[in-house]
Amino acid sequence: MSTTLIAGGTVVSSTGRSEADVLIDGEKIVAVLAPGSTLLGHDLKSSVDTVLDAAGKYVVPGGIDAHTHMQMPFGGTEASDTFETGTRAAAWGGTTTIVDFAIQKYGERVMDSLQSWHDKADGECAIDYGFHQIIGDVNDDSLKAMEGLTGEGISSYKLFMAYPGVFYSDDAQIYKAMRVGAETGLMTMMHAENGPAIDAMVAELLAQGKTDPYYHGVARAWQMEEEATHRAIMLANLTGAPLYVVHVSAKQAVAQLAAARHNGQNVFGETCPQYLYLSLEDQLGAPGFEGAKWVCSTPLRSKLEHHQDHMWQALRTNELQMVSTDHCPFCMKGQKDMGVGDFSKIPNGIGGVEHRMNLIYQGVVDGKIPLERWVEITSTTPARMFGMYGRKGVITPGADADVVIYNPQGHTSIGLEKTHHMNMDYSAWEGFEIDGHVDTVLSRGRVIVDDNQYLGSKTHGQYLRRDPSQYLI
Ligand code: DUC
Ligand code: ZN
Ligand code: ZN
Repeated sequence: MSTTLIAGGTVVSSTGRSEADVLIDGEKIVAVLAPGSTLLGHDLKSSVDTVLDAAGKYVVPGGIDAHTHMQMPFGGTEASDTFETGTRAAAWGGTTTIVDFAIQKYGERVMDSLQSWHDKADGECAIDYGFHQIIGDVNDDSLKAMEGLTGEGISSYKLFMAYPGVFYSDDAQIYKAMRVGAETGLMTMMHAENGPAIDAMVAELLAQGKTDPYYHGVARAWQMEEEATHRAIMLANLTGAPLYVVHVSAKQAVAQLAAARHNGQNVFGETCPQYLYLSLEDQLGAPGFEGAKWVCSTPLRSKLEHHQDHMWQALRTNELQMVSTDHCPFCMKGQKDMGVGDFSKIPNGIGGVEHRMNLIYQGVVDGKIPLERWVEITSTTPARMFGMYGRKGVITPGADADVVIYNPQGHTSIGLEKTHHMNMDYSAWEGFEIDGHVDTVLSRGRVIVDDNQYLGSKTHGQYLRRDPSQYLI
């Protein structure tokens, strides 16, 4: 097995930083040593197979994006990144693990849907991947199947309070599923928006001739997110189910989560880069049909109401625990343009798996979060939240050698003709400039990105069997 030494860098964890060398043997980290250490009896630099010079750079655990939708059938089309293109793009951006969603559709059996997601991903991924299970049809059969998920390495399932007629669960179904979640130790993940009320408002707006992408954001008002978040919290309280609310964008929803946490409830929340940087006015409200590029749900929120500042604040105060992307890309041509003249027909989703580590690092540069918190919310907490910590999310002996060498002196210009590897015909992040650069990425000891070159392969990524959330006792 080959040995690698990452030498002379600053190893950053969720709790601190130190100058250290990282020794890798095969797929695992085997030692974290003082720089130049001869503790192992010899000079490592001259005895290992490969030395990666990290002087002046940060050495951090590989990013974990716990919310992606590769090739997801949705909105009458399919998300444009396959497992191959999406995981390759993730690797480019320093993400070495994704957790994607297997989808049980209405009328389908849960284990059949899980098998079909394995079939899509197997042998196609540049990085390691796990699955959450979407339960799109809560019934006696699917409730029974939920009991078998942990045996499949799946410790979390997702319900939707939005999208009536597609993935929607009513309160009785949520109650029943949460009962199973509580009993089996599965984390309940929730898309918290009041779907029926949203659909009524969509119909009203369209009838008034308000068809532009901007009205997607109007229809999915923050009240719909706050109300659903509150309802999910109450149902979780009643059933004892641990709850994780996905893609939180409204400051009022954060307040609901914070109150529940203050109350001692096992409630968690993620936000996404789009809710930290983008807005209803600037992006969804772009001229003509341009706003379609940023149609996603939950929607971008008003900058006049300062939701974006609140999301950063919530990340600082741990009212929100982590950042995922909800990566669900669609091209403008042939996909988003299905909604010209009717915003409700625009497939919902934004691509971002490639840029999350950089975009959140920029928050460090801009003084929004400390460096260690960057590592925590993009890697360590996702690992703990979804039962991977120890193997992923940390640089320590015994962990998988998923490591990013990040250059704070480097620079990344994001854009279609600049840095962009996702399978999309536009970038939702066009023009963003990052004061840092992903120089080198290792996945289980193998260098997969180095010096602006992709060196990985689609057969490298392995399915990750996950344990229960490590935040639950
Ligand atoms: N929201 C999106 O924007 N896309 C995928 C599904 C979702 O809930
Ligand atoms: Zn969702
Ligand atoms: Zn999603």
